[in-house]
Amino acid sequence: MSHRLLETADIPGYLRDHGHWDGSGEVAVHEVSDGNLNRVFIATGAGWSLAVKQALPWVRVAGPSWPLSPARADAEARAYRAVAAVAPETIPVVHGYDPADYVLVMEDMSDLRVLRTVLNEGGGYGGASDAIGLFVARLSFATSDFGMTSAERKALLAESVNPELCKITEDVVLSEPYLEHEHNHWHPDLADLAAAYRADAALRTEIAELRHLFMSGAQALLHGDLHTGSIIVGNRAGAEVVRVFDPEFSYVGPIGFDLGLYWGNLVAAESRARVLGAVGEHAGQLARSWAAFETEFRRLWPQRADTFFDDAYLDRFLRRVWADSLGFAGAELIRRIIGYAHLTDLDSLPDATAARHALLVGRELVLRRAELATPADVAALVDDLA
Ligand code: SR1
Ligand code: MG
Ligand code: MG
Ligand code: MG
Repeated sequence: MSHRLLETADIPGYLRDHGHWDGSGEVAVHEVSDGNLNRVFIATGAGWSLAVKQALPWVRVAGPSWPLSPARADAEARAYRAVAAVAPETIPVVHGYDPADYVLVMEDMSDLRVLRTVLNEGGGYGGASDAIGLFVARLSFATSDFGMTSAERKALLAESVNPELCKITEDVVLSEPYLEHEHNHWHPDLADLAAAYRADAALRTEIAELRHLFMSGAQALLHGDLHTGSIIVGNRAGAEVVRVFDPEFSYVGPIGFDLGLYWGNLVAAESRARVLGAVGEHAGQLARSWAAFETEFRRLWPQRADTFFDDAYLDRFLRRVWADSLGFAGAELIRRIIGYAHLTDLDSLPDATAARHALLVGRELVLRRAELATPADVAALVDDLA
């Protein structure tokens, strides 16, 4: 059954009927839809404001020709609930979820700024990488076999499926860029690398392994799309604020997928900064986010539900998460340059110099993820390919 699609004029009545507004005073509403999939409105009254996000039955940027179940909003609401239990300060306040119309009513964050936009304008990360490391550690530990009993985990696995959005990632991130596909596009100066990557058997097999890990490596509940456009930053009352939003791709998958998406976007931002003549701080941010993740994961380890997992296994597990993260970072870079959904970081530049650098780094991260042992190794790779 189809749901009611909200337009700007519908928002005040929707908020009143669902108990978010008492109906008094004036309300101004404007649409701020920006992501690829959904519609978002900001409603402002006297002394209050709210964000209203609705999932459409299709991909917003493609239109009805690309249908997509609005049940992705269920996955988003579920992810927010899971994070709220362990790291509430890292997400927006959710005032309500309406599963009949796939609507989330949330804190208005329009006083804050999307991290990608800040970086594109030459701004810095502040404490974003520390917050991301903490976010991934808290969410992943709590929803892994370390943070839950075996029975709780089976229930989580059963309720956290998100098949259509997983399939998008399996396609647009983890296969299409290596095939002839109508979704793919690239800067004309990158046609050589796009063709070379399609013909690269070693790269294809490594991507197949990452794709299989994404499909079968049910380690913990993920955000599922943790790029720099899913992070919002700023200051409130003199204190720094970092919030993660848009977890509609959330499902139970490999922890390295979340860290890897963030890292791929750090490298893209670094490639951009270099061609603009700035010495990027981005490589240092990879180290910072990993340190925050590892520190928090190790802090939580004594609380694990199953002590058969010993300390030596923790070391082995974290090494694997590190290498997986590098692989997914590489895949993220490649798909953002020769696949369907590109990055303003690179597309807004006058030529493809930065994109070429990021594309080359992406391939090396995928192929050499097992031998790149430290953040310094990654920083050296980024330098060597510049
Ligand atoms: C059709 S969706 C393409 C991309 O947009 C989302 O933000 C995800 O990154 C997805 O891969
Ligand atoms: Mg949604
Ligand atoms: Mg209703
Ligand atoms: Mg998004």
